Amino acid sequence: MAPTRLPLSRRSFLATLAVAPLASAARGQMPRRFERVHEPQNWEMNFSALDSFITPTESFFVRNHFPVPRLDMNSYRLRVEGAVKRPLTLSFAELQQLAGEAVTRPLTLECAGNGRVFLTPPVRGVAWQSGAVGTAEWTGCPLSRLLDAAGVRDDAIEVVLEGADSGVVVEPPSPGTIAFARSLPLEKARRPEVMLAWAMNGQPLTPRHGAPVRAVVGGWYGMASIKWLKRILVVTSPFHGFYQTLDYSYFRRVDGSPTLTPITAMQVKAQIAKPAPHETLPAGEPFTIVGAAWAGENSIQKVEVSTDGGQTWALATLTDQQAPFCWRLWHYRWEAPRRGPRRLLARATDDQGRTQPMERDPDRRTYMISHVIPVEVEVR
Ligand SMILES: Nc1nc2c(c(=O)[nH]1)N[C@H]1C(S)=C(S)[C@@H](COP(=O)(O)O)O[C@H]1N2
Ligand SMILES: [Mo]
Repeated sequence: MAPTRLPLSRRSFLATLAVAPLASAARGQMPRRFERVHEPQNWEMNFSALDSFITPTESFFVRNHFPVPRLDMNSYRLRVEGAVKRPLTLSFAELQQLAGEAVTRPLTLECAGNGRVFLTPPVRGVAWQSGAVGTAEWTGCPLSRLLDAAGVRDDAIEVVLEGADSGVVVEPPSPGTIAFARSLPLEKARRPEVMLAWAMNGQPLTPRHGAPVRAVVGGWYGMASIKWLKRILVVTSPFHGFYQTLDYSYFRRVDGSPTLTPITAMQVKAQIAKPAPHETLPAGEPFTIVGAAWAGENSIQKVEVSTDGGQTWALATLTDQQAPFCWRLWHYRWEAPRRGPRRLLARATDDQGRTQPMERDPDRRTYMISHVIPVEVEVR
């Protein structure tokens, strides 16, 4: 369980910019997280405090549908069953042994509802601002090692991951008590960015982030990264569970006809961290606008910034720290902000040439909020 190596980087992102840290960030008084729902725990990062590629665990958002299950390490068992040749029931120690050499890699998670509070008219669901996103270093093993150990049958098509948490959902109503569960196509499940993790940022997983073992699905929205993992069920027909049909689904157009489809990969998106919304900035003094951008299974090619409400755009500088399936931090030097209300925008483009949209797509229901959202500030 000992952390195998130091986190990739805790070095301050602002320090790499050769500018003094912003006064507000230097004060160290900023809250790390904001509570959005008290119970079950739903907390978001204070995104305007973003100052590092790796998000410290104390700042990392928490998204729970049910109360945190407290799992006893000694009695914990992970089952691998269904369409496999050798079903497994593993204790934590057996899992680690079977996993072989541990892997440590950073991966970004964004909740599919991140930014929901900016939708107009207001919609149901946790009222996230911009902080339901973060990047942590995860230690564990690729899920494929367990699938190989169990021997996936040739007729298998998906892998259902099930958590140990459960409850009754009121809206939309669930069929009584259900567990949090979701499936991955076998092809994705076998990819190296799909991990079983038991450590986060060099420390054993905390109960609220899924102890003792969780999945982390690189490139996909957070709902795929099942916490408190208790069962891996290999199936031979598509899984239509609650959390990929009634919840966490969107309307995909199939020959023009809207078809409910499970949410999967994160969409290309940039967010402004500094200045914070409604911050007051001094006129005539250069200000470094900073933020993060990510593109799910793709990588960020460029980020553009507008300081005039979208009339003109200029390239932001991408910082050098990068890893597959991770966000990229960026900054832009606003030379001489002029007095008055100002509307700042950032938009990202991925390596496939896809730029995030300016308008909200209603087919996405209350998820995948990736259109450009302005940050209004006052220059005095
Ligand atoms: N078992 C279980 N896994 C879960 C959830 C949950 O409620 N129960 N929430 C999911 C959602 S919607 C997100 S965005 C991520 C959040 O992971 P975090 O709380 O570690 O940030 O966990 C996912 N895994
Ligand atoms: Mo989520």
